[in-house]
Amino acid sequence: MSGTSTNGRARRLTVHQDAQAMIDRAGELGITTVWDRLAAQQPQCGYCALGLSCRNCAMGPCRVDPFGEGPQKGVCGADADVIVARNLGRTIAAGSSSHSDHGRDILETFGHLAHAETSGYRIADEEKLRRIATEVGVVTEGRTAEEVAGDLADVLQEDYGSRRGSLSFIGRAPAVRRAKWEKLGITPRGVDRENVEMLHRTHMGVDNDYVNTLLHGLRTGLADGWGGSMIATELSDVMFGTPQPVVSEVNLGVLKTDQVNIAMHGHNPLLSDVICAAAQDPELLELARSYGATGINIVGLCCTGNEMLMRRGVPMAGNHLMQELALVTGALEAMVVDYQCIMPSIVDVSKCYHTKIISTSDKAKFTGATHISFDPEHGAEVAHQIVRMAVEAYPDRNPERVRIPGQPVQMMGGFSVEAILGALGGTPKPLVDAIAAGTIRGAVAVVGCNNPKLPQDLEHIELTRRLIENDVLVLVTGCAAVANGKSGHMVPEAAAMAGPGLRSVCQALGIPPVLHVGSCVDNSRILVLLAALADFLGVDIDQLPVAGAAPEWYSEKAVAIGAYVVASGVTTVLGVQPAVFGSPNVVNLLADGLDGVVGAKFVVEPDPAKAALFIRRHIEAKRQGLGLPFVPADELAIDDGESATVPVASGVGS
Ligand code: XCC
Ligand code: SF4
Repeated sequence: MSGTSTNGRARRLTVHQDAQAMIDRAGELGITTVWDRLAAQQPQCGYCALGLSCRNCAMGPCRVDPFGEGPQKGVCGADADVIVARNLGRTIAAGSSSHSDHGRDILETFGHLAHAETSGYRIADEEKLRRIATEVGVVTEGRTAEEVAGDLADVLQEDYGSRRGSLSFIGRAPAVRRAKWEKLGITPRGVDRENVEMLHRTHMGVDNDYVNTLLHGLRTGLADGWGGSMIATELSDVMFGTPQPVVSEVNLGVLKTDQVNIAMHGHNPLLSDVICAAAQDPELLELARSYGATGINIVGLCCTGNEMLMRRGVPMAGNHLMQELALVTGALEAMVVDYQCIMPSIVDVSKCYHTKIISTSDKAKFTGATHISFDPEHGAEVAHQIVRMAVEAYPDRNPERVRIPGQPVQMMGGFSVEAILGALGGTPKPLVDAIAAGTIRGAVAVVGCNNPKLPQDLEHIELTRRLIENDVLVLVTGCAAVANGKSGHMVPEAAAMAGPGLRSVCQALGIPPVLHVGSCVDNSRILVLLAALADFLGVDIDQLPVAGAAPEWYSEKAVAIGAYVVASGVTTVLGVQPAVFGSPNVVNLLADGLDGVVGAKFVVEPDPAKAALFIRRHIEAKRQGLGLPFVPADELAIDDGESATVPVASGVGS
């Protein structure tokens, strides 16, 4: 498999030239990547793909025959509906737990910061601190920022437990939405509570009603979106600064031949922020110069990259499927990781180079990597040690093996809700007016991962392009943001690619038609923005002309996001099939029944042209519902001839 190189294989696996060059290079060197391993896994298990396998107990493992000939029940008697719903419930719980545990790490450090028990952290946005504290009932008047922070930390710690009737930030959702949740019994109470309850319910012999299980799935998702993720975002803003528009660069061209290159990979800004600071330490810069390097270049990967780009303008090396390829440049002294979306394979790839893989979280160790335990109470010291280790690897770099493909592309980031409202003059009114007039038809959040079953970034880019061409404003987070940045959608000049209405608005405001809202936990910003728009109009979120899309998702976290986005009233299009198709009942509930209860549903559509058409029709229908000028569905068609039909699993084979 490796060694076959070019001949179009790389072009089938990814749309980007930097990635193609590195896939070819990996082939030349016999380095195995994610695409090779996906091919080696074929055929993947059909029962698992349909959600029909269960190993929740030792009477199993069991599977249900989708063709109705073999067994229709597990040993315990669970049928396809129960098995599929339980599996989906556990997936949501894993995703929700991941975001929320990241939020907890930030919260704990924030608490230590309040009590002056950390090094390297400070309160960067005191205005936001006081605003949030007031919102959740902490007295702020006449008190120091640290006193307020200490009380706020205590209040938010309680959000993880079981002593609350509902989460602190739930009050941000429109009252009509909260009433719906209450009626359905899905108001999220405690972050840990909903996750633990999902594990309980999906134990053998507990919740054996698929509707009941899936409703709790929504609740578990809501505990992520309005709980763990929102806490992560809000406290990160307080500690590291609320993002404001910033210009940066993206793709592997951000690596520098004459500098120490350190890639920060993972999710939590606690680590990356102090590393950025340490990279400016005169002592370490001097050390780098003594080895012949002209500087220390920090770049980002995945969501840690998004966190650094949003707040510090740090250049972005790439998204999920770029992590191995970044190593193949041979130009990285270190890849420093914390947790989530970090392929264990990076350790193998690094062995072909001088690159150090430095793991930092005691809950995420990688066999074969160097572990430096990151203790936020000593953040500055640990960061110093890590950067020093990277600098000391520089003399071991073999310049003959370095391949840095191409030049970086400019991209803008930093569109927090505060920044978006700031650009609009402090109120959502101009945006609402533009939507009401039809200048902008609506807004769509394009979010989520890469998945090697699809050509990397093709769906992100194609869907986004078709939406902005049709005057739909696009908000992006996570790996979708990196995809769009690389294809030039995220600079103000990209307004030229938008339809006339969106173009005029973007040009007037000097913003791109595709706004970078942040990392995956920052999808919580989108909830806050939607709630503000709905409240401004006096409607519920499900009445807004908006939609969500996760065109290339792979992660359990993406499933949790989907659950809270839909439960919050936003219909969401998935580009990759979730493992639910073994139960027609579950599919009907997700793709139809939910619409009747939460006003939103899931749609699966791998073709970006068809996904864009569906979304445009959906937006126009919502416009009609609000009494705004609308285009009837039958007048909308796929708007250009080049329908990019995406062959599922086209990444497989060569
Ligand atoms: Fe990307 Fe967050 Fe997905 Fe991971 S999960 S692949 S978006 S880095 Ni968020
Ligand atoms: Fe089989 Fe039921 Fe046990 Fe699952 S819980 S492994 S279906 S016996």
